[in-house]
Amino acid sequence: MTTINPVTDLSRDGDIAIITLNSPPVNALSAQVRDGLAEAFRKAIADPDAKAIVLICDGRTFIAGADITEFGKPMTGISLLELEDIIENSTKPVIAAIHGTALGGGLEVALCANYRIAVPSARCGLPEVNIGLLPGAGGTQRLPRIVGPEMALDMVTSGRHVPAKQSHAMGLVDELAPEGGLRDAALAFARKIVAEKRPLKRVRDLNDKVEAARGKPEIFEQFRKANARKFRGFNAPEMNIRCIEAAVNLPFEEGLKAERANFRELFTGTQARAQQYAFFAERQVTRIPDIADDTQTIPIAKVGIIGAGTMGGGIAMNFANVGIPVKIVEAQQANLDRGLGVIRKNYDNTAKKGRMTADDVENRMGLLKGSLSLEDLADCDLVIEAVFENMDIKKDVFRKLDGIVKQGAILASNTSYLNVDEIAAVTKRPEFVIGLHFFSPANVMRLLEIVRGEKTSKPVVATALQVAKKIGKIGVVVGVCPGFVGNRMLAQRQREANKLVLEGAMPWDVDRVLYDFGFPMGPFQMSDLAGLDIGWSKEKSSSSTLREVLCEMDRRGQKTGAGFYDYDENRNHKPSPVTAKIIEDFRAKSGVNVRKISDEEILERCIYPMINEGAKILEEKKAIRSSDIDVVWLNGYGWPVYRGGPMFYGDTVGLGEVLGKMTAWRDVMGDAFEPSKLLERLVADGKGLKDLR
Ligand code: 3H9
Repeated sequence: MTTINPVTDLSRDGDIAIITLNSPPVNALSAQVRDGLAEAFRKAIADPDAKAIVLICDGRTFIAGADITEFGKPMTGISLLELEDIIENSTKPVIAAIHGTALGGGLEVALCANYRIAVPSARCGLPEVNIGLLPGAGGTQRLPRIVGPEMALDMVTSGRHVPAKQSHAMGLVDELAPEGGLRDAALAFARKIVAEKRPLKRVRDLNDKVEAARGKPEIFEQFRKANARKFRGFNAPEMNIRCIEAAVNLPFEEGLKAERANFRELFTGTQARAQQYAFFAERQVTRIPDIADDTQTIPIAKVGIIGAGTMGGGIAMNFANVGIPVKIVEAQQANLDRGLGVIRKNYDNTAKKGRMTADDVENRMGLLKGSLSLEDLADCDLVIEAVFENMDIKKDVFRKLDGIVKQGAILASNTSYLNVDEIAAVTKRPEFVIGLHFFSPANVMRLLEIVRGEKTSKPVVATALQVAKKIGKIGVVVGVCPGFVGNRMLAQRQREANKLVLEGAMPWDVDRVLYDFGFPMGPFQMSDLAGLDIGWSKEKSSSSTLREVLCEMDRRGQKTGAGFYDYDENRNHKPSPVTAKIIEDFRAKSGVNVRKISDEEILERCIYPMINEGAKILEEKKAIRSSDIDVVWLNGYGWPVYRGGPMFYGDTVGLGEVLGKMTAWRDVMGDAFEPSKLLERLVADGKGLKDLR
């Protein structure tokens, strides 16, 4: 065996050369990997005793793509395209042996081999679109030559990882190897190719599938139309489509040039930077500076949930989905029955869509047991309270739970803004009390705010992070403050949205601006969807806010067919003259100077105070890092990923700009706009939020 460099080995088994890559964690194509592979291929090609070459990886996966950490740094070593030339022009058959994932540049390298063999658990994909890019090493030109333009369009714009069996069925993988037996199977396959004197098939030379689509622009137009909503705001999907179009309409070399040009355009843009930032932010979020990776966690085998409402039910589904038994406690049998009924309906709907079998539904329902007694939670390892958002009620529940649930178990509250320390203080085990703030619908939304109380122990925080991962959530550790990270910042946006309406903008103006910015909907549409009567009661209503007046008129949102907007029977919304009239009356009564408000002002007034609040959250150490705040907004509030998150956006527009506006507004409109000290310091030092470490 020859060691080519620290990550690449070259060996021979009889007349087959084997190049083995071992560059943890995911064999990404760093300069060292590219150089090692180039050297190994050159040697293997020159070796008179080698008749074929197998490329295989050690560790958990085949090559998972270009090394994203190198992006934006000066280029060193051989380029990926040069490496691919060496592989593709090999005078001996090259076989890529795939386990784990062959992604992005990894699949592009494999597409330069003559043949591909994979174990059944392997997956292939071109996920560049998810980091704002397109496959820039020939992927958009070679993939459609094997799988056809339609499938290629789907793969490059979704970034999905295609399982090996499907990859095999569509010719992307030539052979399937037994699980765990990749190396032997790859060697045997190589020998067969040599013995059968199979030709040096090159993907770039396959033209029938792309030629068949030539002169049919409707393939692309229909695809664009069908996916317009999904791609809204993103640059990368369209550029990926253009590259597949180029593969269909241009000779291979010309297509490569088009791919290169489009890649460069995306690569230097803000969207790609934002999406790559989000990729790393999501991976960094689980690292808690004072909690070691090997911190002992608490095994969670049984979960208890108090409350079978929308929230409790959704939370319960998360655990049943991963095989953890759940006891759900309600005060009334009727509420319990209703709650369990809703869960069953949700599962049945999933089954109807073919995403789950009838047996799966029964198995999951079998894991959910209803009860009317807190006593039944005694043996649970984790109890999550999801009752009405009222401090006295929560305290009462926790006092009782403390006396019932076994020692060593975690007591969690799903509160969205209450003081977790105050709740913990009524128990004799505050170190086992934590906030687990799920987002509605709790079985769908990926975000989980893990609220670390003053006394919450490290093992309890570590367990919460582990639980989040297990149930497919992104857990973000935050500190105790009203509304925590997400709702605290949302309150800023909500306040300004309401004020803007009094000053002259219409709710639909505010919604349009935020929708165009990239949110799935604006704040008023969101209120209509959630119901305007959350926290409202007829008895206490004082007609002093727009919202109260709308509720008093029974315009309580989508469910009553009217709220800020009017709705038709299909829940399509349109601006409401009734709401407009109420707004006019309010403006007249308040005596504000009504003026025309620009879209620019709407955006800045809604977003900059959020960034300012985020900076205050960091200042108060209620979030660990700036990127954690962005993870909250990307996963819980529909912040468009191509804008990175509010804090990333603050750096994009420049903190000086944000601070300048906050200061000017403070001088005119008062303390609500008081700039954060951190923001002032960063601006004075010429730094951005990204520079905080
Ligand atoms: C590309 O290929 C461009 C080309 O077309 C053209 C070029 C000219 N680079 O996710 P995990 C790290 S673009 C550097 O927790 P999993 C990751 O940060 C690339 N680092 O594990 C983490 O580090 P740490 C196209 C990378 O098992 C560790 O690996 N490829 C890269 O849940 C483990 O990651 C992609 O977009 C990378 N490419 O999932 C694939 N990938 O431990 C992106 C991962 O320090 N990667 N790391 O936090 C993935 O989708 C997942 O990581 C993967 C493993 C499925 C591979």
